Amino acid sequence: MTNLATVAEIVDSAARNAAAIPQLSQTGYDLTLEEAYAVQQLSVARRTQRGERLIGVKMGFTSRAKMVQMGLSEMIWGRLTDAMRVEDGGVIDLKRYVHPRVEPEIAFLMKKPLEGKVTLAEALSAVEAVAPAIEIIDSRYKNFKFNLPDVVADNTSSSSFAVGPWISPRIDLSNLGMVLEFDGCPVQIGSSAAVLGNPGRALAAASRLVSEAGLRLEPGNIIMSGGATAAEILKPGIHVCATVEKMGRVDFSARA
Ligand code: OOG
Ligand code: MG
Repeated sequence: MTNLATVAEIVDSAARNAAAIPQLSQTGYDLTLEEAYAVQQLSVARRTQRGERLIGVKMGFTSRAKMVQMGLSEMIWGRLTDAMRVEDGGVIDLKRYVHPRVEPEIAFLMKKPLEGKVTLAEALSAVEAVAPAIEIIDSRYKNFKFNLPDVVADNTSSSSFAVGPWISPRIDLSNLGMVLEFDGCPVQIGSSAAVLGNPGRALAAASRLVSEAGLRLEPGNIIMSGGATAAEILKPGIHVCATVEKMGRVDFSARA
């Protein structure tokens, strides 16, 4: 039987030291999806034991663009801690990452708890605010390659995220233009429609999926709804900005 705590230590150390590791599935750890979520929970528990605080949930593979880029087609979720947050307008040091990529997303701030199977309307009625966001994903696996249990165990590649100004959620989220720019040049262009026809559906999916793990979305939690476009490789010295139509923008820079 696989010792899940040992696997959790492997992925946690890789993230902590920004050191690439071989895929678990290629090193004798053939995890089921359920075991992979248990590893994720154990590895994030190591972070909370070091003083980090859980502040939300991220969804993955909620758009075709992301599924096609990574070759996987099942929605997944990961855990966000306060230490992963990058200030809007902030500067990050790429030395802390293995091979980071960025993707434009829409973030939700919860007003009320949300759990179990909910409709789009029920999910949206639990929201305090929405914001443009950028996720920095950084798979700890060599060459950014993994199968579904690998990526789930690695906290779904979650590494950092930046959130722009929160605005009222009373806007139609179903078709907002989204642009990701590097040094002012568009590198990805898409629409919020790419995320399940409405990113609110990713929030509903988050509610359903986390309840399978006995959790619920809590007031004050931040929920990342998933990349609307393929991710772009982050390079030293660039300025990254994501703009969402009617919502605003969020940006940060990578130190040269
Ligand atoms: C897995 C995480 C996927 C998204 O927004 O779809 C994700 C990965 O692509 O490495 O964060
Ligand atoms: Mg993402």
